[in-house]
Amino acid sequence: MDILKELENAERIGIAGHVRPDGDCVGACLGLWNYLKNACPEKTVCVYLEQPPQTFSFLKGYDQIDSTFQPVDPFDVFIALDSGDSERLGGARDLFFAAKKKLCFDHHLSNTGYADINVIRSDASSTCEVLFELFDRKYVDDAVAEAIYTGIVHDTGVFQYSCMSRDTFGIVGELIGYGFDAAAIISKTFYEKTYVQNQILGRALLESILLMDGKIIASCVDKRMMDFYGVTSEDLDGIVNQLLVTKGCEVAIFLYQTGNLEFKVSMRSKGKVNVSEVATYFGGGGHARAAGCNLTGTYRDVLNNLSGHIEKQLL
Ligand SMILES: [Mn+2]
Repeated sequence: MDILKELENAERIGIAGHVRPDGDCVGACLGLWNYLKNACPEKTVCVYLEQPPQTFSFLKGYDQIDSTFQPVDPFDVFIALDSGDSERLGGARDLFFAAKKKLCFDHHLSNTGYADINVIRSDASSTCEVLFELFDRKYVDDAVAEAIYTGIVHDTGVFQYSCMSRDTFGIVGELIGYGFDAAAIISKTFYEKTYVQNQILGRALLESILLMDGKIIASCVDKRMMDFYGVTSEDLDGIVNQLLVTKGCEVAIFLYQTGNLEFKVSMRSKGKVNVSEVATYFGGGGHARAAGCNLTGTYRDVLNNLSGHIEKQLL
């Protein structure tokens, strides 16, 4: 797969990632945007994303991101990044399907292959890794490297998840040779929390419960709690990972309320349970160790449904 060859005849190129963009999504979109700026400055390249967290605003091109999704003339090529299905593209979905040629780069096991050309590598740590392996190093500069590095840091939980392969470490080694502050990216974008983010994390830990002899840990944050602390869904990122570090737990389930009897579910696994299977059964998706879905019902109903499926895998 030669990215630049696929774009040879294109004048206008669109790029988009998934709704509620995370580090890998933002890093992949801006890494590719900067790469194409270097490789083919004569082309028009537009990036579409829902407003990404402010913590990523140091990345070059952040201020170029279009979060309005206004209809425009069809793009010659549209590139979907880090999105397992076309619904995940949110506001950019129509722009994607209107394009003459559609490409997709992703690492989600559950990817449905919805583009004309799909590069899906579920063995890769991140979409950033998938892209970087295809980049011609001639056009990689500090800005490209910084964005790709940020994506890998986030999707590997700072190089610790099992998706970190020898290849990933090789890429990281190459990236830190460029000029950017690699340590600051980890502390500022991954570990740093606001005071209320820490408060809601503490609350979620306090109110967590154990199921199946402590093999499952679950917690839920409802609307009332979110209003009390004045937090948004973005402030809840990372809570599920903190639940999972609990000794003896195989799976962590974290829910937050999105509406009346509606919840967004995040699941993490230490390896024995494939949570992607569970999430996919309920209409969601993700990876073997990190997946999510949306469910309706009471907190108790949702937990019963999920734990039933997890239990089957643990027995
Ligand atoms: Mn990703």
